[in-house]
Amino acid sequence: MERIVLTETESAEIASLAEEVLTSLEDWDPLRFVDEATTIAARLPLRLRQFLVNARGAEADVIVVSGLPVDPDLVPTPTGWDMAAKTGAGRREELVLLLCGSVLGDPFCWATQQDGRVVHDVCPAPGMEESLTSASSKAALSLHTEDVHHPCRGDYVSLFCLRNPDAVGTTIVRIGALDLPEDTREVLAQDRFRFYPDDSHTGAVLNDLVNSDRLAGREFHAGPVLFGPKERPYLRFDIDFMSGVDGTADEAIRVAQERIGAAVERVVLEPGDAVFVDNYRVVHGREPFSPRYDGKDRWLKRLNLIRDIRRLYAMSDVRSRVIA
Ligand SMILES: O=C(O)CCC(=O)C(=O)O
Ligand SMILES: [Fe+2]
Repeated sequence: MERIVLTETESAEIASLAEEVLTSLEDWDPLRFVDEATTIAARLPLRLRQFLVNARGAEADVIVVSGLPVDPDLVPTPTGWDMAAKTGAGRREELVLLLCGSVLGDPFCWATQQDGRVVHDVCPAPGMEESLTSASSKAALSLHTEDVHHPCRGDYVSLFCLRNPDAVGTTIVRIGALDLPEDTREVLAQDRFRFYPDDSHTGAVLNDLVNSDRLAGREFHAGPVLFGPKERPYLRFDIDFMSGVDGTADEAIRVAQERIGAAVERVVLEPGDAVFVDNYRVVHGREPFSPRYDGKDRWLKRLNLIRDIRRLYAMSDVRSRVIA
C-alpha cells in the first residue's frame, strides 16, 4: 500500500481550488466536468501529483490519499444513491475525487449503474441491507473485481470517504498476497470462466441464495481468472457473479475463494481518505455493519477510472464515457 498524508496547507489549497471551480461553473454536472478535470488537476499540489503519477507507473496495488478536504458543513448522509442524486449532496467532494482520479486515469461510467452517473454514492439504503450491491450493510460485500463482467472494467475503483463513524473496514486481497497452488493457477489462467453483470447493473434487489438460477439469462463474458505477466499476474474474480464451464473450473474457483479468504486485509477509511484500488491486482469488498439511517451513516463517493478512455470508444460507435 502506498499512502500520502496531505499537510493542512495542501488540504486547504485543494479546498479553495474546488470552491473556485464550483463558483465558476453555472451548474455542477460531473460528467461534463470530466473533460476539464485533467487541466484543472494540474493545479493540485505538486507533491500529490507526483505521488499519484509514481504510484500509477509502479502499478501500486492500493493507493491511499489522506487529508483531502471534506466540507465541515457536509449535509446528512443520504439514504441511498438515488436520494444523493436528487439533492446533489457532496458535490465539492465529487469534484475533489474527479481531480485526484484524473491524475491516475480517465473517468468513465455505466448507463446501467446509478442512472449513468459518473460519481457514485456508496451509502446504506433501506431495504438493501442484504443485497449484493454497495448499498448493503448487514451482509458483508464479498471480495470482488469491480464490474467483473466487462472487458472495459476500471483499472482503478476509487472510494473517497466522507463519513465512517463505526470504522467499517473496506476489505482487500492483493494478488501478491495470494497463495495459490500451481495446478489451480494453471486452470485459473485458462478461458474456462464466465463473468456476469452484478446486481447493481441488473437492478436485482435480493441476495437470493436459494435461487440457484440467479445468473440464468444474464449475458456473460468468458475468459480467464488470471492473465497478464506470469510473474506479476492480473486477476478477475467475483464469487457471486462468475461460474466455471466445467467441474475442474468450478473446483479452481472454490480453491481460489478459500485462499482469497485467507489473505484478507482491511483498510478503514476515515473522512478525507481516498483509496484507489488497482482493479487488476486487487479484489475488494466490505465488512458488514448496522445502518443507522439518521444522517450520520457511512458515506463514500466512488469513481471508476480506466487508463485509456479509447478502449471504451473503440468498443462503441459513439464517443462516450458512459458504457451502454
Ligand atoms: O464500501 C466499501 O468500502 C466498498 C464498496 C464497494 O465494493 C464498492 O463501492 O465498489
Ligand atoms: Fe466494489
